[in-house]
Order: sequence, then C-alpha cells, then structure tokens
Amino acid sequence: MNYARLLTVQDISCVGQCSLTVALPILSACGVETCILPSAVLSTHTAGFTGFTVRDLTADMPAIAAHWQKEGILFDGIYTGYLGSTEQIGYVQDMFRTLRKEGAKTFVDPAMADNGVLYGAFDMTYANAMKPLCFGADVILPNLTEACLLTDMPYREEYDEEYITEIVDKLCAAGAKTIILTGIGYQPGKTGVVVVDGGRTQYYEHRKIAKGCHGTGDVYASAYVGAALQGFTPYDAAKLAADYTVRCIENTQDDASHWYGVKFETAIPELIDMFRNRA
Ligand code: PXL
Repeated sequence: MNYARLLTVQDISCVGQCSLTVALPILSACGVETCILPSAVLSTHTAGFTGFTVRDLTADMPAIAAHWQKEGILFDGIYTGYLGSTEQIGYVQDMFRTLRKEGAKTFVDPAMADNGVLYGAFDMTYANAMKPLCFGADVILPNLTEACLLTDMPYREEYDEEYITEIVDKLCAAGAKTIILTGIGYQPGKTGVVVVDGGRTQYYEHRKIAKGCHGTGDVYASAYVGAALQGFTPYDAAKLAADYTVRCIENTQDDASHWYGVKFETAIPELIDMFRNRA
C-alpha cells in the first residue's frame, strides 16, 4: 500500500453522516493520512434538518494555510467538498498552488446541488465560482445536476446518451481533465458512473436502489480519492467507490428512521477487503 498524505477541505456537519465525518473514516480505511481544513461547522447538514447552526470558517483559512506553508507542510493530494462561502473557493485555489508536493493531484467534488436544485446555502454566484475551481482541478466528481450547472445545460430527469455526451464534451471543452460523472442511468433499476480520462470515455453500470440516500456523494468521492491515492486507475477507483457506495445504501435502505445519511461504517470491512484483494 502507498502511504499518501491528503488534505481535505469540507465542512463538519456534527450530525448527519456527510462531509468530514464520512471522509475521515473512509480515507483512513483506504490507508491515507488525512489532514483536514474544516470549511464550516454546522450542527447538522442542511438537507432535511431545520434550524441548524452554521459557523463559517472562511476567515480562518488564510492563516491556517500560511502556517502550513511556513512549516513546509505539503500534501500528496488535495480534495475539496462542501465549502462554506464563495470566498473560500479563491482560498482553495491558492492552496492548490502553494500546498502541493510535486505531482500531487487535486480532486474537486463540487458538492453544491442534487436532483436539479442547488443546496439551500448556495446561489448562482457560488455555482459560477465553482467553474474555475473544477476546470483547474485534475479530477472532478460532479453529479448530473452539478455537471449541468458547470456547463449551463438544462437539467433533465430523463435523458439519453447523446445528452450526457453533450455535457461531457462541454466539460472537456471548458478544461476539465478527469471527469467522474456519478448517478447516470440509462435503464430502469440501473445507474452508473461515466469516467472520462485521457480522451477516453468508459461507463460502469451498477444496481440502482430505489431509495435515494443523502450523503452518498460524499461517501463516493471519499472512496474514489482513497483508491486514486492507492494507485487505482480512474476507472478502477470509480468502480471500487460505486461498489462500496451501493453496499452502504443496501445496509441502510430498510431503516426508514435513518433518512439523513448512509450506514457507511457497516461496509468499512468490505472496503478494506477491496484493497487487500488487490494487493
Ligand atoms: O453531502 C453534501 C453536504 C455536505 N455538507 C452540508 C450539506 C450537504 C448537503 O446538503 O448540507 C452541510
């Protein structure tokens, strides 16, 4: 196994199984040293809970990054998720320049929208500011809604391969490098991941579980980044992350009281096996 040091920038939702509370354990299971920069602290995530508290940590970011720079602390990869403000996008772009070891990869999960709508905290200014961050990154992991926002395409619930190809072509024309487009299904009961890398497009189809679960984007992106840092190709990392995420959803779907996230912990032994079986 490689031993890479990653920086991940995303929020702490104290309750709700998303962002850092998901990324840290999953990346640890992948054997990755994970350093964190919390973008905000929320009492819960914003999708379904009401009355949550938010502490935006934008103002702390430049000093934290400056301290690391002074100490010569650099990373083998930087992975961003849910950010606390539009201003933070600029700070993250600075960190991509100043905190990377040579050859380190940047991974951006735009984490701003789903099912055709922006998350409550964001507006179009934020969505547009995400474009240069995504198009400057080595790997992006949008869902369909986010890919539409990045390309100014209309979001459709029903679509064909031609529509997806148009979105992928627009992302590439705008500068996207490796694209991991999640939640793309062409037939009932199936969904999948479109993987665009080095001018080649591949598709990994897998089972779609009827119930859409919150937090699966963060589970998926964290497992993808962990596998990528262990040397998996984009397609193999996309497949591993999909298989793990499906298992997390399967382990949650029968529990209606668990609407706010997935029981990703229950499948961590299998995630570890996916790495063991490869070694
Ligand atoms: O899972 C994405 C996410 C992360 N963090 C917060 C969120 C959401 C989605 O709604 O609200 C705070």
